Amino acid sequence: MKFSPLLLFTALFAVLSAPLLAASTDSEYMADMTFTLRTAVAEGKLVYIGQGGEIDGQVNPTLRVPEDTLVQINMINGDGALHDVVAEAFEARSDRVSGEGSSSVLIFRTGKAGEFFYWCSVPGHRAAGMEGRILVGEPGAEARASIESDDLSHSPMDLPPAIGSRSAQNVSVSLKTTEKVGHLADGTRYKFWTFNDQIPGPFVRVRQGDRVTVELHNDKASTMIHSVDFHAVTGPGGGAEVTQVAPGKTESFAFLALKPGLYVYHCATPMVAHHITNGMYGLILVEPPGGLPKVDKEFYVMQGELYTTEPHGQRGELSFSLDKMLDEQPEYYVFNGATDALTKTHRMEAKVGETVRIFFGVGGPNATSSFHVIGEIFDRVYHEGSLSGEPLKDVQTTSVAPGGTTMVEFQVDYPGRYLLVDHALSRMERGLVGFLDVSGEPDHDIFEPHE
Ligand SMILES: [Cu+2]
Repeated sequence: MKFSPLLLFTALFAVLSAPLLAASTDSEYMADMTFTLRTAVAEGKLVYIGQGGEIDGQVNPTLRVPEDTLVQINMINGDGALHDVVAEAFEARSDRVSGEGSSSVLIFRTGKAGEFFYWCSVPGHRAAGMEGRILVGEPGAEARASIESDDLSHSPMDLPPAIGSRSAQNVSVSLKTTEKVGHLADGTRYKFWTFNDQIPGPFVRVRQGDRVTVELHNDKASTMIHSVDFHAVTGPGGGAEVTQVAPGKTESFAFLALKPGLYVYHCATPMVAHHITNGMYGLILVEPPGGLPKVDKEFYVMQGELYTTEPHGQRGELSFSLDKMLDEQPEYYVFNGATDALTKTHRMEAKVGETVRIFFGVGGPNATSSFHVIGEIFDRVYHEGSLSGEPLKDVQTTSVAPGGTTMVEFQVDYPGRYLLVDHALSRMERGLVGFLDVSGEPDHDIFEPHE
């Protein structure tokens, strides 16, 4: 079915000028596919929520449509603020409407297969979360692979068990440095450099007094020399001087874990900040004799920032900007290597009454984190990753330097979603947020919503 330009124009005019209900029942005009999006505030963001059909209940749903198809998007204003919906690739734009329950319509015809986007053009709203994808046609294997590229984010649940009460021993740590294109954000990829294909690298867990042998292998596909500097090491460069390793080669050294604490490790090959921003950091925990107090849940989270040539939000494979790094002007901030690592890819969960421990570190390379969990109070903060003294009690926000750590513990007392953030909250808009979902019965002595 083809529309003549005049007929199409007439139909569009009729639809855009008619109330929403009339539009969908207009007998002279019928879109091939219709979607309904309701605007809402969810999880601290502005979003569209799908209504009806396959997209029902989905946040910023992906709209899948065939090639050469007339598509209608109904937008219902669900939160009362001023909104619209635009699809620039199709030169289509709805009216802006405000007031809860008001509505607006967008109509366009798709062309060839590809990945496109819809968003709200009211200033700030796209950045605040109001955008989604329009997938036209059946993407081929190549396109699919480029859309769903490798996930390099390290699961916060992936860390070795507690050391417990064992005595000191010999321990081996094996690291492999790699350079891989991976997922950074929805529709956005970046060439990361990693330890063991993960960001952060593996969580290394040893005991004070252990003799640790580190073997560092640089993947033969690498284009750079890499190395490792453990902050838990006493010795030249924390190991970096003897581990500058060429592609395809292996270097190793041994060290005695002299001091307990939670320490950062990172690549220390010039330009060091470049290697760190690209993802080359991780944590090593040196437990004191007797181990750490028992908790129900442990999580491993690290913060980093990325300096891309392209502005935040641009799709495709992004490139590194030396100028932005030297100016310390990041485009992205990430927990565990991707903007959605701790909101979509991995689910951090606990039950009411459980104690939670977060091993938190900042790879950086430059930004200090004001680490905070929205809706919680840290019962204990082992400030700067120091495990030798008494922790601070009852803390809201704790400052963590680049190349520094903290260990926080708290009991979860009330069900709901708790957000891990850096309280420098502009960074949340650049990707820095994680969810901790707590399930269980609400105790209305602790918190009680009123009608
Ligand atoms: Cu490196």
